[in-house]
Amino acid sequence: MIPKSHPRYESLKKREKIIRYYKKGIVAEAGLIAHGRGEAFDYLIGEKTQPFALKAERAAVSQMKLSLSPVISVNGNVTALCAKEIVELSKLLNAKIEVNLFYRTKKRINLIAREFKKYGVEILGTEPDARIPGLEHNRSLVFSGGIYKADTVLVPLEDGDRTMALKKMGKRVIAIDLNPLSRTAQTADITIVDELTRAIKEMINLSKEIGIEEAKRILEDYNNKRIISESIEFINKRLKEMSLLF
Ligand code: PTJ
Repeated sequence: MIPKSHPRYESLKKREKIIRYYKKGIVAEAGLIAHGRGEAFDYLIGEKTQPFALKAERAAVSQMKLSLSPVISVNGNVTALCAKEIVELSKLLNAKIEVNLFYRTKKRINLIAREFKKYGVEILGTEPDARIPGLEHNRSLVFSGGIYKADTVLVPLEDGDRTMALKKMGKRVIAIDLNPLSRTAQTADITIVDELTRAIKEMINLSKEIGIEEAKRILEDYNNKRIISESIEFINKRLKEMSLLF
């Protein structure tokens, strides 16, 4: 039992959740490693939503509001950390939810689908009928009525080359990735360098605030290269400041 007064309470709760969902068979073994990598980067940005992330979250909500067929792609870690909030966001943004796994097994897909059903949502899951061209692995398996025809895809916790392949198909890709140096972060159209659960909560709030006209204005002013650069600068500056403390 972690006491609420622990300075890293939120982070430790998330870690416990990931382990619990790993034991349930929803999170992949490699998902534990991915989570640890995320924790390290979250430490570097101060475990808070920083201004560069908030700007990207505003742009992401705007992009999804202006899309005709937005899709939220979910994997094991996303299901473990925030299935309920993903359902809420999908309703606010009129987006479909589709399971897309790197370590794809029928068992994991079914467990994830069951988890979303708890929140009253049937997600696109078990029988994909299309493929993302140019991708060798399981992440290429998609639904013709979901990711395949989507104009915008939100990809939290991605593993790299799918972002590139989705962009080649002409889609807009929004990534949530704590590592601003990852291929996904650097390839996406909108890169949210923030912890997944904080990002989704913020996006839920923003979805209630941002209207269509404002969304157009936000996107006109948005520059993703600048956002990635701000996030790297932030980490750099923070490390420099901390090194001076000793
Ligand atoms: O459930 P599956 O089978 O699809 O497998 C999913 C994993 C996560 C194993 C797979 O996508 C993978 O291997 O991912 P990577 O390549 O380790 O990349 C995950 C990225 O997400 C890394 O850059 C991490 O820093 C980042 N990350 C991890 N946890 C979080 C995160 N970013 C935001 N919020 C987090 N909670």
